[in-house]
Amino acid sequence: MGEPFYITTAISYPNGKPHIGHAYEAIAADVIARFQRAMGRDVRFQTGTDEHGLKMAQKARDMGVTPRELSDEMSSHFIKMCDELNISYDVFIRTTEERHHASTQELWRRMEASGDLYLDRYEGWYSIRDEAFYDESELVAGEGGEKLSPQGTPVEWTVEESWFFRLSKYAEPLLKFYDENPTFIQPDSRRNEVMRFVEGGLRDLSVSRTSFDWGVKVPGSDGHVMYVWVDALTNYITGLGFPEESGDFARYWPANLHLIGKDIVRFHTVYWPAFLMSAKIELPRQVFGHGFLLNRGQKESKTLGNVTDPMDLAQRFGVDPLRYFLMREVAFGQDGSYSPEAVVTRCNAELANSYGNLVQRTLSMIFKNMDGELQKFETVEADDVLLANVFSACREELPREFGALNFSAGVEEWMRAVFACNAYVDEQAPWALRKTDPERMKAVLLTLFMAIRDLTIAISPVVPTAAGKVLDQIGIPVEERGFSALTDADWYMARVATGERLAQPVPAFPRLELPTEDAAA
Ligand code: ME8
Repeated sequence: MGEPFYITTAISYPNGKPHIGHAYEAIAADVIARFQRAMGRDVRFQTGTDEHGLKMAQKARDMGVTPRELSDEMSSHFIKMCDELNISYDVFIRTTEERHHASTQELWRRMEASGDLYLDRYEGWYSIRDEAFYDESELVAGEGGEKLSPQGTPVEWTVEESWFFRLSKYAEPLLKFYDENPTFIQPDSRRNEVMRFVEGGLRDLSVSRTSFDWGVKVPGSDGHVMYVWVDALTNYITGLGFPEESGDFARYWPANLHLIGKDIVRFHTVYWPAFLMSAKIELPRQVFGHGFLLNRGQKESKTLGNVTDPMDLAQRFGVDPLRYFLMREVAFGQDGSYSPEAVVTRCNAELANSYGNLVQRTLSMIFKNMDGELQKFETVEADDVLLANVFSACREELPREFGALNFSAGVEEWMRAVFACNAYVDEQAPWALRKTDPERMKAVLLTLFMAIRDLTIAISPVVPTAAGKVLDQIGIPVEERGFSALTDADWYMARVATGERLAQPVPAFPRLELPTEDAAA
């Protein structure tokens, strides 16, 4: 078994159906998980829903249902989204599960045993939308002069008896940790923001509430439920069986990567590591704060009426094209914009016309002109150069970029190799060679066949279904679809030796059409 690799997404608030940001994060995490598996790692991939807190309790009240009914109903939409988008998660955690309450209470007890929890009175500002406490100095003025959180959400003055966590004690240890682990917070711009924040000193954090009861009970303190972020962050260890420290926890903790959006970096890089230090548990290796997806450059909101259901996009364009677009179009870590036209333009140019067409043309010619028969053949220099280019794009450049979470750069390297193959087809014109030099025609088509196998393995993490279809059509066994298969020099002759012939190919990357209402808009 390969080395372990544990990746998590944020757990989403199921106070409504999933939006495009949720889909984006799940897809990015899935591409990483599939890539690491293809690189031979033993991947553990966790996602889920964050079901406690005031936001959930209030939403349920507004809808006239219980918080449990709301979270049961809505978390099912998140599970459905993951399944429909082909997200290969191992664990879908719900924070209302009994095991999660037990795990969070154990974390609490350990923080208490370290002397880091004390009872006091909280007086300050709280944003229900962000589920966050703010200092007066952090607030901004709204249009009517009202106080808003730095995220622009309403805040309310809160006075409550509360348990506090001695966050102030951890400012120095955290700064030391960031220094010693320069890639803990990524991208660098977010690391700088966090370091500036911590350098300014940390205040103790209110970690329990008494004004409602929809949460994990504080052990031994009647009437207190934990602040929702304490329980939310703990999901990452609950899913590994914590407090049981053998088994999955021993194997997969510390997490290699917490993938989250830029708005919740502080919770993951200040609060979470401080809780873990207090509980004497190892810290995760990396937190990556990705950017936000914008609809034609605008934030989606109910007032603007521009909220997109990601499942509609997946249905209109297909899951693989949506995944390809998001990974290709957006520089990972920065904000990105999408529109139906951009999805169609990008996918038609690259997936359908360049890559899909290369596959379809080549396999059709092998089927028609060679009865689908794969044979031994002699290459000339041009063929070797092409194969070397494809090999290095697939085996070196794309994995290097994907390993560093530069998906768009990795796919760009891959596209370069696809373009090189298309230029080769045009130069060699195998259709003309059919009459003049059939042996050369065979060599050209079989060189392309070899290139297609490598290109398809390399792009599989992004477009798993379509790539799987191509690999099925060209007879590559499932266990030979990892990146290590790319260095197997004998695969082609092994494939020839089976004597199986290629069947008539079925297109795996059809052209997309822009629905008429978008075309008119
Ligand atoms: O924050 N584009 O849940 P959430 C990209 N429950 N990503 C986006 C986005 C957008 N437009 N909008 C939101 C929570 N996200 C907490 C997390 S983790 C222990 C608890 C991202 O449902 C957001 O940054 O509001 C977060 O990573 C994820 O979607 C879930 O957001």
